[in-house]
Amino acid sequence: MSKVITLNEYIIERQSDFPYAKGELTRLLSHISLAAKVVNREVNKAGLVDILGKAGDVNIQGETQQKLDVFANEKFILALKGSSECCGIASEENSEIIEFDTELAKEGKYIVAIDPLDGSSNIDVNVSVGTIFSIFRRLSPVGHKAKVEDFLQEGSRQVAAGYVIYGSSTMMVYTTGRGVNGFTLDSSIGEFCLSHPDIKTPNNGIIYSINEGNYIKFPRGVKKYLKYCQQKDDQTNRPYSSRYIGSLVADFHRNLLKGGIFIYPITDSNPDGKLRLLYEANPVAFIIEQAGGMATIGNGDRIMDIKPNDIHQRVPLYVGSRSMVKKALDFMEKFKEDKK
Ligand code: P6P
Repeated sequence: MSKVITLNEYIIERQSDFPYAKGELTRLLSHISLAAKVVNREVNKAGLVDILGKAGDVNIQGETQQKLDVFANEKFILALKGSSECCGIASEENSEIIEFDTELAKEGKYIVAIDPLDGSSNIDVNVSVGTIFSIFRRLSPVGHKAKVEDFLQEGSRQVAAGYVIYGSSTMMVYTTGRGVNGFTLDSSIGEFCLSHPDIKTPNNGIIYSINEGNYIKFPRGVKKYLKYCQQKDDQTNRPYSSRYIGSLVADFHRNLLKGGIFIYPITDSNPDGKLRLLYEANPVAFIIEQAGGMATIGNGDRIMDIKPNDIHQRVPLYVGSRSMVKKALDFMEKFKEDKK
């Protein structure tokens, strides 16, 4: 039986890959993985909520039961504040940045953008949900509180990004710009263990993921691309399969491993797109590019070249196998003049 490599062992072994290696990344990712284990335990109990008490109920210890995304947010904030490497957070759950004010945290050289529990509305129906995170070096001076400018950096400046998927198994997938690796939680030893080394996404695929309920609101190029996906053509393995879970981490993870394209375009109700740049689009864009794929806003502009103007900025997202994204871009280009 091959040696089990835990996440901490792997990070320490690869520490020399990390330009600022003084154990900083090790501590940061270790604290994130610790919080993920705590969240995993609660997510797995969610099915027992009628026994354990719904959000707002007071449990037998007199504690108010929290919604899981609030619970997850608190655990990741606590873990990152205690890491001594992170000076502040932008969280999907908080309208403003969180500037840590302890002397230890103000010495932190990094900031983290995080969606603590993405797709949390799916928990009640036992669908996979996830945590998505993105790590930057701060721009503001060490020893002071984080500034909002620390969070408004292009995605190409990420030093690490990853996600945790709480599904049939719990996995942590991350990159530091030296490839993508996946670690599966072995609950019997409480460790994330290397299970998917050096993930590369297939250059092509037969899966397309999009909420087709919004079809009438899509740009014409998207409509035309969907019809292309649905046409029969044996040479290009069409029609493709439509797979849409409605949880970004689950849809992205499947397509990363099997090949495919995920599209959340602009629609009439989401004229800038729905997904958030800082803690959804940028992290998955970093991962997919490191795995050999592509991530764009639908006009060829790279997700990771966008300069954010707001920590909760939304963007359209076309992400996945390079050939599929390029084909979708061809349709977007051909029909870009109108949206009808
Ligand atoms: P829709 C979940 O709410 C989420 O933010 C992503 O995880 C997911 O990809 C998307 O929204 C689903 O949105 O509009 O298709 O339900």
